[in-house]
Amino acid sequence: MASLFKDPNKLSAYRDRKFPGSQDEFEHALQTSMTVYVGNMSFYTTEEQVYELFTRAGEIKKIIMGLDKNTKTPCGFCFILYYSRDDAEDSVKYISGTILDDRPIRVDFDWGFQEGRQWGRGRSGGQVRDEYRTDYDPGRGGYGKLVQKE
Ligand code: GTA
Repeated sequence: MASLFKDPNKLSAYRDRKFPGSQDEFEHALQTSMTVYVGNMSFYTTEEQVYELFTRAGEIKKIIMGLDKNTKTPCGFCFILYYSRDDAEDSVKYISGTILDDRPIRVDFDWGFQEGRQWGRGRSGGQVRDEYRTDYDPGRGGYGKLVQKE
């Protein structure tokens, strides 16, 4: 059966503005990478829980927890490096949308981990999207950071 993931435009809606290359290079990286990004995680989910769930798609080489750059504590995302492309595809296909710590997580193809990418890029230290959020989300620090400042 043809892979569901042949069209690079359908691989990910996310474009990393810090990717150091062209759009073609970005798409090629997404098509070949064995790394996935996991978003919408609770701040309280541990690396052990991530391991237990994601090892179902294949053997894991490394997990890198996303951290708040000020507090150095988990801020709701991580990267998972697999040994094979098929396993990374399976984790996007079968684990994305499943529930971890009562939350539907999102698994996305990633262009590849580099040192520095584990830190939240928001001005407050966490993820950018947590600055703009206006809902109350107890698993992600309550209200969004901009609302908290009002
Ligand atoms: N593969 O979906 C993803 C993904 N996300 C969301 C983050 N990362 C991802 N990787 C993949 N797929 O290494 C990675 C990043 C980085 C790490 C932390 O996680 O590559 P971050 O979440 O703190 O920051 O990253 P990121 O990804 O740069 O932020 P985002 O959400 O794309 O926002 C980019 C720009 O859009 C910002 O300039 C911001 O001002 C603006 N923006 C974002 N959300 C809003 C909003 N709701 N309203 C207005 N502007 C907004």
